[in-house]
Amino acid sequence: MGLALQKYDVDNVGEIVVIGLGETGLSVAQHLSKQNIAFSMFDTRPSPPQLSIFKQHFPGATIHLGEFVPGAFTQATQVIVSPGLDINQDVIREAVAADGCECIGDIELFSRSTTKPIVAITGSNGKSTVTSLLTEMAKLANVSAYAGGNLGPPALDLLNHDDAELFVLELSSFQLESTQSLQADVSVVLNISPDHLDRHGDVDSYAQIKEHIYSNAKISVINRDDEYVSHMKTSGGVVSFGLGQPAEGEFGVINENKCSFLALGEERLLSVSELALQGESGVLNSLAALAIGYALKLPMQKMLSKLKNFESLPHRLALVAEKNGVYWVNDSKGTNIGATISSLRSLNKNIILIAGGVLKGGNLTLLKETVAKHAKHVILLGQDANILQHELEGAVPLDLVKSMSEAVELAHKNAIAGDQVLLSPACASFDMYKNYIERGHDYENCVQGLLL
Ligand code: UMA
Repeated sequence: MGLALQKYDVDNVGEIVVIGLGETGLSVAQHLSKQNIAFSMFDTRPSPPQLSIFKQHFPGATIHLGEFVPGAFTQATQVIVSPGLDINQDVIREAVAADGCECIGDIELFSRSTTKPIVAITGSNGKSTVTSLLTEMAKLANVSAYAGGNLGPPALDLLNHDDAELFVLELSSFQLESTQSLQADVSVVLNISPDHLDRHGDVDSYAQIKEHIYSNAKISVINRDDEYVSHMKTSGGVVSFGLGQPAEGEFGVINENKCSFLALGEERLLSVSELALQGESGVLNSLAALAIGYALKLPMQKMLSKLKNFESLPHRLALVAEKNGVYWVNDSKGTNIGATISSLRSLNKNIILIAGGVLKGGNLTLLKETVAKHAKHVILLGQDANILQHELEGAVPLDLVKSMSEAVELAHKNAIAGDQVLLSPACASFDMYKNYIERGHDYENCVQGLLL
């Protein structure tokens, strides 16, 4: 079979179609080829990111690039769609409407391909942190655990680890939307705040997709403080966490004599001041990981020890530098309004916020209230800077800039000892960068260049 580019015959696309040649598409191709399953690869982009690797690994495979033509997949029996593509677009709906064709994603393939224990973690914020924290807790308890999914590497790549005893998956709403038969040992929805509404329409539909993670779970871990999560339909046993005093069998916080303790029922486990992850979101993420680990029967002392020495993830409230009493914090992974609100609350006060990029929907009124309460100055950049300027008007002084270096210079000019300069954009990055990682690195380079 030669390498077919651009043009294709809709009657001859093959039975198994893989759509999207990013990281997920490549992992699907590798997974299928290991089982000698033939497939055709599609991507709307003229030059998708994994094209050259794909050509090297699959020199004889068929690949179609460019916009999908109507009816493109109607001959397929299985369409495997990457998370970045909307499964509700006409050309995919058309295929599914054809008799005997199913549309699935990589997590569905993963679920069908392993019988090993799975922890499935979703939520609007904190999922990468909890996924990493839980994985490290398990490793400290000598469980051979591997993390992947939305935080990378793609879930199917984890199946290459023959020694795996536990898979810990971070799952996005995009991935859950194309998953039907996941049977996790433990599932959790950490929280719900509006995100990806451009794709899911409204927060109720988004929450419904997330709720799916609990179908068939052996144990459901829930955030009892979250108005969406606390009303979700769960399956199996339930373990809850929240910031209030816990009832028997629940995780929560006990406040006494001006000290706060993580607790299981009445049992005090660890002082909040000893946690590596600080702030309200740090306490909640620590409690969530504890509740999942408890459901997995991991030893409590190992989990508590990890809570004390866990190193936070890069680009997630990560301290870049401290100079002359000014703290520079990189929270580039704050790609939605909920994440930025949570980070503002965690740092609490004296904050100069750098935000902006591509807005994805969400509660701008709540962002304004939080900015007014916790920030002293906001510097805006990127595609939707003007919208943010309009929405935040009156909360605190606002400035518009054109580049990250200008933002950092302006923050430097205004900052005094005790201030915290926080990059937490509340927006996606793709107007100016490849991804949030590149944006975070740009911020770090600008800060380091200025402070040297
Ligand atoms: N795209 C096209 N045409 C195509 C296929 C894709 O234009 O034919 C576009 C998509 O619209 C999207 C981009 O290409 O803008 C990437 O899509 P993809 O599905 O090929 O992405 P992958 O490279 O496979 O990466 C995906 C996740 N990306 C998304 O869901 C957008 C990665 O999460 C994840 O790490 C990876 O699979 C491995 O599982 C990133 C992400 O931004 C970190 N996730 C979102 C988030 O966290 O908010 C959900």
